[in-house]
Amino acid sequence: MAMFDEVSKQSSFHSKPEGLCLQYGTAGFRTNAKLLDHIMFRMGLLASLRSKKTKATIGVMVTASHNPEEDNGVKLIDPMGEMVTPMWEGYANRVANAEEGDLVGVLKEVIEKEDVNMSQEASVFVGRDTRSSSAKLSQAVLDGVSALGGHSKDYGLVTTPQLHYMVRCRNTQGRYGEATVEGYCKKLSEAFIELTKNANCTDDQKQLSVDGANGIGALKLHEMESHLKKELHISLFNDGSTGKLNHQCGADFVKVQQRAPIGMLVNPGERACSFDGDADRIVYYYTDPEGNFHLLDGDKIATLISTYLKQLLTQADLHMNMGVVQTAYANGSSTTYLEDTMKVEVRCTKTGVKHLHHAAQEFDLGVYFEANGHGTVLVSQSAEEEIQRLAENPGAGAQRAQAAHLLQNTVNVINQAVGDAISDMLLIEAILAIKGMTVQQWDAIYSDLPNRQLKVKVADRRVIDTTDAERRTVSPAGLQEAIDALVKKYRQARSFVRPSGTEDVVRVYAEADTQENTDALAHEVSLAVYRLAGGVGDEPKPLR
Ligand code: 16G
Ligand code: MG
Repeated sequence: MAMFDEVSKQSSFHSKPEGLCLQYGTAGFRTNAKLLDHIMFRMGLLASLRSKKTKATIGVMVTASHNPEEDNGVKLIDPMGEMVTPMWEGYANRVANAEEGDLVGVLKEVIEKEDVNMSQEASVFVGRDTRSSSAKLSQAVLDGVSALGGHSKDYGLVTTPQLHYMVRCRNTQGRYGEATVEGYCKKLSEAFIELTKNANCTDDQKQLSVDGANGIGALKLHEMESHLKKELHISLFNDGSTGKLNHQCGADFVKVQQRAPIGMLVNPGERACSFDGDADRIVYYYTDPEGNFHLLDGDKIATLISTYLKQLLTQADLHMNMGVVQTAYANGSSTTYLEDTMKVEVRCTKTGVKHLHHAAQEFDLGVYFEANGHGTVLVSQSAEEEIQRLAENPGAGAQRAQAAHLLQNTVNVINQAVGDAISDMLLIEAILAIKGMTVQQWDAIYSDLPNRQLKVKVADRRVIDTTDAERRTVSPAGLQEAIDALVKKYRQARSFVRPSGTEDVVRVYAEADTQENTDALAHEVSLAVYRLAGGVGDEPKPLR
């Protein structure tokens, strides 16, 4: 078939280094940008097939999120803006790693196995972040799409969640919104302005400092600003004009280091937030007058949002099931607060957005956040319709109508396709404005337990197998028993270990009543991993 001759011919311009083997990880392929040209081309091919199979538009995003500038990566976006299915992740691995001469054969296998109708048209949306390697790599994706005769639309520079949004808009025939950056800005900003119009905030309360991680989020926030009509006063730092992407800044840096990014001037007590390199994560923070740093991570965000939603549901007298989805990394205090005080159903899933997203779909209102700041709210179609009916019901009464109106605009400010720093920021700012709440009051809802994350190098991290949403290990033998015994030594303690899905390390998490105990526990668990799971290099050293 001529089509496959074209694939072979084009593929020779994007040839795979022989023997190189890369895996579609938690968030797609991610490694040094120099190794990725063939992967990009091939993901263009695969996206075409996925599009033919689903008869819908598929997205391909070129980014390595919070990784250093030298890296890059790619992930596929399914029709409703969600992550591609595990089955297709498997195909991605096979297509990515086929040696040059086997590529067409592997494609044909996928086509046969999935019964792909090759005469069906393919449509692929492509976007990229600001890395210097991204332009060339996204061209390789476009080449892959066209090699299989697919149509593509190149969105150029967009945040990861913006591309997810575009895909969802297209595949809902515009019901979700208009598939342009302009349309995105309009939908979110109009909802934000509606939400906050009765809040009567002072100029001081409207002030927010944003760390753009020197990435795409900074650029796109700048575009959003004019739409916000000064209802939010943004001071943008690390906007990419001088600093290096993700270098000592961005949400991941702030969360892991528990300190403010460089290049940011914030007065004590003032609200600030950081995006990550592709703007799908956000964390908030402030410093107190004594100079202590206070982080408000994904758990605090989930609590703020779910508390607000629950109150609105009560005011609207709507009976919907709402749940919060977290991972094992969620601070124990947040889970206790949500379950015991807020009486909200909490679920725990494995790390990785696709797992949380999936679990959140089971609720009418599903709030999901990873502690690292990735998250959003999912609203079921029936819930959305019910809210709309109430908002349009003249006999509903003033209080219920007002709550329904707020709920409607809340839904519109949210990017339901995936966690979105800009959208989350607008929602958080709106909630704080509506409640007249300061960042300190938000922080005081509950107190985080001291926690620590460490990494351990082992010969092969796959020897660690976990269960119970990664909260317990089943192998190697004896490791869980060792962790249990260590945890028993401390009060309010909890610890778990899991192999990273993005780095060649085992991650250790610990929390306990004091920072000192937490650090001791984290160290002791690291030693257990090192001894029982084939540690390499020097033995982990105590933190103090
Ligand atoms: C990826 C995931 C993120 C997860 C992180 C864990 C997506 C879009 N991103 O960045 O959700 O928290 O990996 O990394 O799924 P780790 O496996 O190295 O701890
Ligand atoms: Mg990211």
